[in-house]
Amino acid sequence: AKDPVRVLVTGAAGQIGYALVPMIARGVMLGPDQPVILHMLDIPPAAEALNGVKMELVDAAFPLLKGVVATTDVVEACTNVNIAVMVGGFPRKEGMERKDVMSKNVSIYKSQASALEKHAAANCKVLVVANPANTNALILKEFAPSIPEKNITCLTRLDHNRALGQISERVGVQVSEVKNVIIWGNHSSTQYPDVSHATVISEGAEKAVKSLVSDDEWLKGEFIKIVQQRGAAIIKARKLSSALSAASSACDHIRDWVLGTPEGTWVSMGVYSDGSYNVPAGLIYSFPVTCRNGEWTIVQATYMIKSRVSLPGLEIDEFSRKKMDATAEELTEEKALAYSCLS
Ligand code: NAX
Repeated sequence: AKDPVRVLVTGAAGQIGYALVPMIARGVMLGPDQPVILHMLDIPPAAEALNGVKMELVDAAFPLLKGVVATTDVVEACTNVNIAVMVGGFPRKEGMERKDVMSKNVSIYKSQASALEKHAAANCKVLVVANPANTNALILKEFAPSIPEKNITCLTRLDHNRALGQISERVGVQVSEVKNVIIWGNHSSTQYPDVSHATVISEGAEKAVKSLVSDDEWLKGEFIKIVQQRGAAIIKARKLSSALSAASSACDHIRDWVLGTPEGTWVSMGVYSDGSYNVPAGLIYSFPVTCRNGEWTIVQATYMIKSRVSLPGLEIDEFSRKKMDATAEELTEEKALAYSCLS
């Protein structure tokens, strides 16, 4: 039998945490043959609720769950973890300035970065879910310099999955028949959901979404808006923000990262930019990636597209370029704001 993998979930007493921990304990994140030990962290005011979640995990008698650590101590929570899913953070409350929210999260991510750096297992993989997700991940990276930058990511898979869902409804195919949408940039309303390279299996053949949805105006307008604003639509309907879909997407993110993406399919992940696609280096920006052997690789642009053989690169048109730059600009501003909170 495999050795258990230790998975940290911060903010585990919150609503995403409540949906996420049973998925992990059932093998949705790491596979049905992978035992896990859950490490759950929250803050002292939530300690009792956290203990209640631990009681329910015991009561659910998950065969793969080999242990549960429920704690308000960051060091205990981070010790020897192989995977860290960072859901805990300070939410924006009505009337609060952006800078105040940023400042709270910068201080949380700075201290949790140090704890992870000192106490997590070597090669620990980190996924930041808490907003502002890209910038929290960047702060975590800056304050955990010994964790390889390749190991620090943020969640845009929910946005990616939302885009797949919208295309599936529009074209009238199962969502599993849609692939290769892209979320570029920030997990915010400036994100760019891009279907330029997306395909659908229809009547047994793979076809470009653009050839099936003749309404280009919808793809360039309504579709983008729906995906960008979906979080707000869920809040309006549920009076609570997305939780089950966020938890499910976090499992998808880690599963594909660890176990690999299917041949010919890419997914969206917020990763440390190396300057690919002329996105400024040094931002955590969502790119199309493929994963193999536990490592992600940005799907690369190619400038040899003329040959028309199927090269893996993606061509970026002017419409896309503008949207990719706008969301990069927002991230550059967020980064500056985060840094101004450090001094
Ligand atoms: P909740 O408020 O239900 O839960 C957050 C939990 O974090 C609470 O239990 C709180 O006590 C805990 N917490 C606060 N500070 C902490 C700290 N320093 N250490 C450990 N735990 C701490 O929020 P929930 O709905 O679960 O959302 C969690 C985060 O995910 C939010 O920041 C939210 O904005 C973000 N989201 C990100 C998404 C994404 O796609 N990247 C989508 C869903 C979600 O909106």
